[in-house]
Amino acid sequence: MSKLQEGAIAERIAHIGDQFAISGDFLYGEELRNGHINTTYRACYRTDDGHVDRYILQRINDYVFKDPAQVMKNVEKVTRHISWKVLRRRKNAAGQTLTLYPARGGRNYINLPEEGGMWRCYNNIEGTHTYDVVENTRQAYQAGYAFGSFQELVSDMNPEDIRESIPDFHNTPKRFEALQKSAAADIMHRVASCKKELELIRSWSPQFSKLVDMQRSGELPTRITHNDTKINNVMLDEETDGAVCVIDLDTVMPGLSLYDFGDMVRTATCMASEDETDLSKVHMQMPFFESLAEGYLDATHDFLTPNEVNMLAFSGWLITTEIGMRFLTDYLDGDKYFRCEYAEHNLVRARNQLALAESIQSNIPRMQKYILKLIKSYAD
Ligand code: GN1
Ligand code: MG
Repeated sequence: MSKLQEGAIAERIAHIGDQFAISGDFLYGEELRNGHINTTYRACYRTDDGHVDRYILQRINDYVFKDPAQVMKNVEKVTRHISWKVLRRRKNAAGQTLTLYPARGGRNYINLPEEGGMWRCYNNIEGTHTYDVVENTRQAYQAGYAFGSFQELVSDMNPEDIRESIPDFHNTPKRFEALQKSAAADIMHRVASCKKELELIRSWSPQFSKLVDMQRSGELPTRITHNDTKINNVMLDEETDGAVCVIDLDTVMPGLSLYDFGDMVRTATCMASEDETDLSKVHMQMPFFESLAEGYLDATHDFLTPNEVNMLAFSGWLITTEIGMRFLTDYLDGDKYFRCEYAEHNLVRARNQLALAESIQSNIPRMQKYILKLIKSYAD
């Protein structure tokens, strides 16, 4: 990450920052590249009393989020609700929630056509950092605890207040349909390079509707969920690695708690990144899963239903397969959705996720056994 003090990008960052209710002299900006979707900069300012204040400037990707203003309404409601709850509990709210800064015109966002669309500004949460891949079991525990606590914090919001920012976001059978359609169209002539992957996914497809079927029949409750619970969406204390705050609230909407837990299994139990090409390094590790499950259940065992608990292990396999399908679909469509660094990037990611899904699948009985042991320990 380089500090940009001058040049076109620095000017651009200073110009965007100048739209928001923040003060001080612009020192430098830097691009944060750990998301696949939005464009994110950190901007640093020298205040009159000599401090350095840092802010996050972010452009909402309007190819992915068709109605960015609606996304912002959701984010405003969620951040306000969390602040209210955290303040009521007399904890330090500032460190635990994202704060939006007003823009020119009085809204919490601004449309800048010359800068590609809708921008917003958050506080930079100081004294924290994120990990793109999990390194130890403490981080896995903290991620589970942080996203579990988030589910609890938003559990009393009115689901009708929150709109779906991306319809059918975690509807695995629909994601499979989309993949089949892209494979049939084959507009980039890429199907020949991923025949094996398509075959594997098709052989798994009878399992894809399990969770949405249980939701439809009322066996699983619809809750407000985060929907993007990657390990790098939790800010951990720089010194202690304790969880401070979860970020990336654009996909907070009504959903299933299981897709949140599943996405943590995907990203907090494997020490290889989504970009790893050496598939022998891509496997889930039971000690990470055990810590993750402990953290998550420490925060949620009071309110999860027995059906939710029963499907926790399965959910890790399901969402890993779903994300693998989404990368493969985007590869077949010509890389329009996920930011890619090279031509076969999406194919590499898809292969990586399918390898991880296979590894998770072979561990499901052990995972299940551990969850039941944990649940029993809360009852004792
Ligand atoms: C995207 O925001 P970011 O880049 O962390 C995607 C997630 C995927 C993830 C895969 C809105 O997340 O659903 O799980 O990539 N977000 C959206 O790494 O599609
Ligand atoms: Mg995201």
